[in-house]
Amino acid sequence: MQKSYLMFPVIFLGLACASDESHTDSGGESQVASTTFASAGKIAVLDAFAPAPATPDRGAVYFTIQNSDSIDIRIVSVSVDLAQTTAIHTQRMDGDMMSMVPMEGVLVPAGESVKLQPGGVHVMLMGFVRTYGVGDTLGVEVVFEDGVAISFAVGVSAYAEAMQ
Ligand SMILES: [Cu+2]
Repeated sequence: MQKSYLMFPVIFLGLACASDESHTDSGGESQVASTTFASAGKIAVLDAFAPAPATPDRGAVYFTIQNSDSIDIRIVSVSVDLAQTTAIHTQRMDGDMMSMVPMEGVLVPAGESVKLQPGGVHVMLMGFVRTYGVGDTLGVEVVFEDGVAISFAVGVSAYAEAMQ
């Protein structure tokens, strides 16, 4: 697919300016209609996906948080029912080396969306309650600084497919 040719510049641009990322500009052809997974007030979780783990004890979950409110919000933690531990990471290129960097939280500015995606910010799952794969469902809870939590379920998809 020629889509994957376009992915890399987009991903790294997203890293450099995560908060600019999500203007719903209609220009991008890769913009597909969003699916809402859950919402609370003016906060919505869109387009969640979870690739089947490529290693025995590491996985990831991705989603977009849309903040239609007039105040900034911050994700402080994310828990996943089949993960023993989770962390919010971002990825950075140091020369040729890709490294993962823990984040304290994820700011979602008023009126904007932040997209967690392969190559950028992600929820890392470390250690599993049980192994899971395609066909399983993960229960995810996103907790915000003000104490609001949004829960949703996401079906596990094939690794290669999810990472496109
Ligand atoms: Cu990570």
